[in-house]
Amino acid sequence: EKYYSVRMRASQNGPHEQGGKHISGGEQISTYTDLKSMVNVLLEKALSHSRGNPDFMQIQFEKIEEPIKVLKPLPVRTYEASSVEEGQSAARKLLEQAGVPTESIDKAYELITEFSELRGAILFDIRSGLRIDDRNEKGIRVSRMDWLTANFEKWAEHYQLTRSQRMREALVLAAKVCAHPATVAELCWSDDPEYITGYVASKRLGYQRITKLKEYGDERGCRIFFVDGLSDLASYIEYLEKQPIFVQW
Ligand code: PML
Repeated sequence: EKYYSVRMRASQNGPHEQGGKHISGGEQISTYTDLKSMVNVLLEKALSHSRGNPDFMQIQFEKIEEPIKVLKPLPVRTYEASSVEEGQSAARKLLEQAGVPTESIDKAYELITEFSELRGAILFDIRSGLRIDDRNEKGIRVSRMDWLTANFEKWAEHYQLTRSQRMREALVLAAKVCAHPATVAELCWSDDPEYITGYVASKRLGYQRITKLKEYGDERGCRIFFVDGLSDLASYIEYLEKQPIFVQW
């Protein structure tokens, strides 16, 4: 069967690269028959976003030529934080447990506000304590990945987790990112002002949700990939952007 990568990005005040505000993005893999409904899902996602109404949107699809790699979902745990401080301190502890040195975590946190307007993720080297991607205000967009609905729903039912589209997308991204041997951990929270749960993920720790990583109303998001022993930056980025992945339970 042939598969297609379907991507969407939406912004306000023009395209993001021309200074527009990032509103929403989305990644799906679709069969030819499902393209119409997939495009519609992405359209709906962008048009009903609490970051605002977009005035620029791109939806594109493209046939996937490479074989699609299958990955297992990461195990999920949820930590109930009663305040942002508590949530953030839990996040730092988890990053340490994943193998990120404390000084590196501190350095990353110093940069978080600076990068909160990015559309994509940043790569952070845990040894040098420096951002190492060259994508400036764009960041890196992890693409070409999905989790078929029926399989996701079975999984969510089994683990008694909410079947949210948002969590599915985050789980898929985390599974892809953490499957690469150079990834030590991922730290993420949403730029959606109405969504305050985020996570720390790593191959060893799994997907560790933390229910409060910022205050409601805050539009500053975060997505950092902590990497170590990265010998070839270009091929790492190529993996994130191009390697097709299906998550399957
Ligand atoms: C996003 O908005 O895309 C990031 C959401 C991360 C947390 C999802 C969850 O596990 O609830």
